[in-house]
Amino acid sequence: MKFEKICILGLGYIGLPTAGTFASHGIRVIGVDNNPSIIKVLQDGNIHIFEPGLKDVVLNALKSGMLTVQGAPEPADAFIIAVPTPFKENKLADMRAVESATHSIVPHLRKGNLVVLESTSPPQTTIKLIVPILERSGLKAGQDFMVAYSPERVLPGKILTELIENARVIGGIDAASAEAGKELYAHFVKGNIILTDATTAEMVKLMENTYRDVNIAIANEFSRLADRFGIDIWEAISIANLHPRVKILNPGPGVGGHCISVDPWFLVEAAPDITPLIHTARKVNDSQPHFVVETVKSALGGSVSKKQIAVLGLSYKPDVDDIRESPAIEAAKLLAEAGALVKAFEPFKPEAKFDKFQSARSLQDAVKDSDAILFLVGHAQFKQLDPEEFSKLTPARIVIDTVNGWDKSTWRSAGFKVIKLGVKKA
Ligand code: SAJ
Repeated sequence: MKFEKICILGLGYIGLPTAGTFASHGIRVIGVDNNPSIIKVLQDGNIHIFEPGLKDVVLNALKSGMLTVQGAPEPADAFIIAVPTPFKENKLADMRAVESATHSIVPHLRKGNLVVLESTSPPQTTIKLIVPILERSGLKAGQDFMVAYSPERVLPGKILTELIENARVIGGIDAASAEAGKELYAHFVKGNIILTDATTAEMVKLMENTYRDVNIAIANEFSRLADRFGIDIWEAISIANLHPRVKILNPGPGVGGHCISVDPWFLVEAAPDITPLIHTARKVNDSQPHFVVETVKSALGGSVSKKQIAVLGLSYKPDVDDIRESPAIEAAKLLAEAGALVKAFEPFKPEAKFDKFQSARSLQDAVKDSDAILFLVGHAQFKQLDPEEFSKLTPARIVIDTVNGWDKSTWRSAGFKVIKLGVKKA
């Protein structure tokens, strides 16, 4: 099958890198987004998200003419849907963006086309939601056009490399659809391309992220146990991990982002009667910001009321600018609700504003009047801070490190009292 021109719907964290990568591998890409401000930013030669290397790839593709961006799809050989699937207040999957992107393809669908859903979705979305919408075109799936599900599995911060090098799963509604998907992605994927059916591919994606969520939940629960029993969780984990079959992940302020903190809910929603473990893990991770607040309270003698607390980091994980579902924001908010005067600095989004607490445009500004420093996101620039130099920026002499990012003895030598998450003694 020949893929000369494809349409990618959704130019976010996945759609945009995918569009740039296809375009730089010889396929003409129409990038579609229904948000006019994203189209304008791209047409003006900028990009709206931070991801290492992405700007160059996208701008080169735009300049070469292999990528064009617009508000609606047009006829093409293949359509890739890469729009967000967040959850609603009640934790049920919000499929509106997927539905509307699929609807927008219908008038342009032609015989021989391939449609691929990449968005993380509840099991059976491809066969039960996507196919019926596309068949409103009057064409028959599996006979006139092909449909596949191929989850993105790339790690924010390493998207461009992982897109090319990771193994890629392609689940077809039939064998021909899976094969067509393989031909399409083989334009740039160097990892193995594994073919299966659409629902298996959906489950693979959900299982991967759920597996990680459950494993982080146990690390977080261990941190609470360590705190209760007066040991150092970081030391305990490093020793336990010497066992050849044990690999405990890192505790921290919780699990955020638009993937791991969301996807397990799709399984809980799809089968609540048989997913108590997955559900509990979600609850454990979602409540970890409360444990952070308890740690801060005990570090400050029982109360945070009227205490000036400088928060370092608000993104959902180190060295990314994404603040969606961030547990750091939740912890900052809970501290403010407990009466603390919170000033937070997020170096990747210094201009972001928050309802419940103040944000600072610089590290200096965040820490200049603080009583305590709360280290919430292990950005490299925070980990590399020199405690001697840092002590000149702030009157605070107590730091609470939730990510094990600072060496206790160096910070102590610089005059700080160091409290770590999951460590009873300072
Ligand atoms: N986290 C911990 N402790 C750890 C590891 C992570 O608390 O030991 C936290 C992070 O700080 C963050 C959250 O978990 O808040 C998730 O971070 P992550 O780096 O584990 O994963 P994501 O959400 O950035 O990307 C995941 C990846 N999935 C897996 O590793 C199984 C990625 O491969 C997926 O493509 C991505 O979700 C996605 O888009 O679904």
